[in-house]
Amino acid sequence: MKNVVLTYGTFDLFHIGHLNLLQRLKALGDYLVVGVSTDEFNATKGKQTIVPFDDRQRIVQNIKCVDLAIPESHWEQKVGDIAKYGVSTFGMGADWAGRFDELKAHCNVVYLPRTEGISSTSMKKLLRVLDKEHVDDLRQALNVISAIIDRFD
Ligand code: C2G
Repeated sequence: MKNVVLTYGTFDLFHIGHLNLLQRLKALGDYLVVGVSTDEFNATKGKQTIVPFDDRQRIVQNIKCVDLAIPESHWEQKVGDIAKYGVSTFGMGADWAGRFDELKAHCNVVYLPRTEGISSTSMKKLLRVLDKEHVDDLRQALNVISAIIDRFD
């Protein structure tokens, strides 16, 4: 009998934290199903991604430890997915600790440690700083500084 593990996420700007979690979850079973949040669903979470859903799903589907990537389009689909795929273990990162305990009625529920120091949110903040407007500001500041330095010559 296949030992099926299930998880969900946005997986925007796929990074080592996502990979660590997926590999740890796969190690708990022999078949890993990953629900990837659609752009519409993320909008209801107040989340906007850099990478659109189709690309995020294809990236996750092609991660070696992932067996099946499915769309996640609403919060309530988990119980149905657990039955549909015959899930024995549901898992999330520790930032969701306790939030899906109601699923313990249907399968094992685990929360795994997050990978510290990396997040899509912090990468997005950095990308925002590097947008054109900020670069123009930086360039102006540089011009002012070099003008001042020139006066010392
Ligand atoms: N994660 C991690 N370490 C990080 C960043 C993320 O272990 N440094 C884990 C999160 O805990 C989560 C998974 O990677 O279990 C995906 O994270 P997100 O893409 O941020 O997912 P989220 O938007 O929280 O969506 O129905 C549940 C939601 O779909 C979860």
